[in-house]
Amino acid sequence: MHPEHKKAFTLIELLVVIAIIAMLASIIFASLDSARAKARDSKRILDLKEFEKGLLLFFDTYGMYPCGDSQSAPNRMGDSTFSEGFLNGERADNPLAGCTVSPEFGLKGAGLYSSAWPKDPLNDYAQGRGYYYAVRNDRQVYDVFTRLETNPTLMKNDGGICDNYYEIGVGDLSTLFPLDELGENCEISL
Ligand SMILES: [Ca+2]
Repeated sequence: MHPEHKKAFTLIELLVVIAIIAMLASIIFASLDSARAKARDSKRILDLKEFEKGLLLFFDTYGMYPCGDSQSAPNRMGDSTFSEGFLNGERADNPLAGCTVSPEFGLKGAGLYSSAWPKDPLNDYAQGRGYYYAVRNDRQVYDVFTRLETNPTLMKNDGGICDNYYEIGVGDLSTLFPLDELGENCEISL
């Protein structure tokens, strides 16, 4: 009697198959990650454009932009989506003073923004993944900005002041962020 020949994978064949599967899986996961990051960036850009629309309408009505909710530097106020009510025009750090000049409300108070306050898809303070607003004290110059994950060219060529933020702003941003204040990485303090 001949011994029964069982067709089976050798260990080497199994290892090769496992390696190929692992490689394919990593390619698929990497492209999924990249697609997700692009989708998050698209949402960020759309959200900032919505803020821009509201801010321009606000300016048309009141001749100035809303307050930020903190005095983040002597020349400007700041706000971010890490505090409740982004662009709500309230000075949470000094509610008694509020805005020094009326109107003391923001986009929702003006009826210019009705949906829920959008947040950065990652909304991670430690990673700086949020939406930010800076407004000069006279409320004639503003910058609203966030970090993108996949589009450094857009962050660089948006007409803003920092290459590592996607920005939509109005006015001379160098008077909002004096250039000697911004470090090498253009870290904006808010
Ligand atoms: Ca920029």
